[in-house]
Amino acid sequence: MAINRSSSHKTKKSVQTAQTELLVYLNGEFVPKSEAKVSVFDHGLLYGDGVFEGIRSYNCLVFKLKEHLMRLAESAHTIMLQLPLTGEQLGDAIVETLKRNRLRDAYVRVVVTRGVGDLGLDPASCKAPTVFIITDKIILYPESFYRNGMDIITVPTVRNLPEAINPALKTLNYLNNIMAKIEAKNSNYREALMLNHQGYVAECTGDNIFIVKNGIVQTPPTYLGALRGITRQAIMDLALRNDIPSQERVLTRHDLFNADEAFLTGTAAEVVPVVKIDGRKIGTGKPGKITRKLMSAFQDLTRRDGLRYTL
Ligand code: PXG
Repeated sequence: MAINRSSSHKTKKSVQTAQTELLVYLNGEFVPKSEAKVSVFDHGLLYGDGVFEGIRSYNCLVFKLKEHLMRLAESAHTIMLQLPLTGEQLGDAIVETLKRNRLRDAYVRVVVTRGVGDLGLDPASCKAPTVFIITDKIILYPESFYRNGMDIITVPTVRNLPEAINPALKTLNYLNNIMAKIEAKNSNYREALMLNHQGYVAECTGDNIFIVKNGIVQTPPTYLGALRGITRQAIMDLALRNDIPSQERVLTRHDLFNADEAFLTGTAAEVVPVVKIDGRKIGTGKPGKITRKLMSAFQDLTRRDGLRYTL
């Protein structure tokens, strides 16, 4: 292709770039992705001092927005970070970011950091939190995972102690999960099963875990070291609505190995069947009947439930 170096061509190209480049909400402004930058003195970067949420929109419906904003507010409250925007303002900013990027189906990352401060741990030096919202196309697990199920592995890194960094908080301190992810990937697995310090099943690096045994859907209580997943709760609600008994139960690897079915839940993964754990086949080794029923019920829910926006 001939390169036209005339200034008029350059102008046209830069306009095109501006139109196609993703816009990021950053402290009240919408800036192109390439200009969306935060300071090296931001405590979110220096210390992982901040909170975040991962949200999805499906065909112009933001799924469980209220629940995600509530969890963000609770995480912020516990770390004594005052959110500079109300839930309503944050919701409006999320919707506006989705609209400006003309995204029907998207992944939304909302991040609030402690903000710019001195080189010291004390958050008092941070004058104002940094808020940014990234909306982007969602990267999905391969289709085959949903059709045939996943194979996961337990890793040596145990989940954070609730008395240290409570896994119930969705903070920017994700090194615990990242270490587990690295260990899984080192063994050629995509997802890691994490136990707590007592050896009980906690969760995976970015997903909650469920089993089905004798027709009962079971998941570890969050006090054992798991995030109170929004998808996890949606699945418990759907189980109830579909007359499938469900319970929170302390689970060991032995319980998992001998389950009839297993699956993971998360905003990114949705509901994904697990058919092998640490080399042990789960049930028949194929996605189970109740898992498939819940997968389909969840898909229906995401199609009809949520905050609607128009492009
Ligand atoms: N446990 C952990 C540790 C998580 O980070 C979940 C469970 C599932 O929670 P929700 O509310 O999403 O059902 C999460 C959520 C990513 C990614 O980029 C991770 C999450 C969400 C979205 C994207 O890997 N984690």
